[in-house]
Amino acid sequence: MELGDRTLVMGILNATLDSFSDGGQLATAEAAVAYGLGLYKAGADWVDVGAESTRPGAARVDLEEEMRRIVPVVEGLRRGGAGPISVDTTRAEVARAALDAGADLVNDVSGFRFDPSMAALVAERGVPAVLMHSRGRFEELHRDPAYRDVAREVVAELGETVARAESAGVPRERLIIDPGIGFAKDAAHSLEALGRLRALEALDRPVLVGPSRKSFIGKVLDAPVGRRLMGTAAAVAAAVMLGAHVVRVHDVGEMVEVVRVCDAILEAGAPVR
Ligand code: PMM
Repeated sequence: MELGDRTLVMGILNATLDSFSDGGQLATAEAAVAYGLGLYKAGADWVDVGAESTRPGAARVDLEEEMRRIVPVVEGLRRGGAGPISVDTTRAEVARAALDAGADLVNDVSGFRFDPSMAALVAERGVPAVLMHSRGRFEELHRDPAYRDVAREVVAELGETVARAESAGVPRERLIIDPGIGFAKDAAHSLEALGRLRALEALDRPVLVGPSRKSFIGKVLDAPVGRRLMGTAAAVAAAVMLGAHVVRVHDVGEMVEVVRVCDAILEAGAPVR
């Protein structure tokens, strides 16, 4: 995967029973595989397979259950000729099983905080990883902590996360950073973290942003999850114009169009050399 030439679209495949936005329609592995292959057809550059919902109030899925949901989906996607696959997990054992089943990279919403073995696994396998900003333990991911300056604090904390990963043996070049829209942030924090996305340039790593259907959009529009498509389009457009390299979205076909137009505008406005 080339990062930087054009914005990549990561499609979301939640093989969960209670994900906030697809309502558990993907409860069987076959349904999840078919859905995931459809995301590549719709233009996804990469599909993110997760089985533990991180929506507000969600309970932890136990380790065996998380593996039981993820592994057959990754295997099925591979057999079906899928492109790049990431595994959205905070547990090294689940990541290991998914990498063995054919996943290409790890997406960890805890930035390697929840499982001390995750960094070593990523180092040992030589795979890339997405390190997302969050605070607190699993049950606290959606608490609204206090920030004095959300953009600066996210940059500082992600900087520490990157440094910890490097000292565990993961080369910096393999890391992608993510401000964690909606995680340990209220709507105002999420809007500011997105609006000041350029602050992340200080860390000199590719940036992934996941605004899709999230509650900050619901707050601005006073709209339930099912009516956040245009709000998501606006947030994706803003992220691309402010320097995102990858956007993580549910509505792949629609957001591929948004991203293409933003990329064309960026290209047309690029400084003349
Ligand atoms: N958001 C969710 C889950 N995983 N991973 C990354 N890197 N960034 C995100 O913003 C992110 C994530 C929660 O949304 P979902 O339940 O719709 O997947």
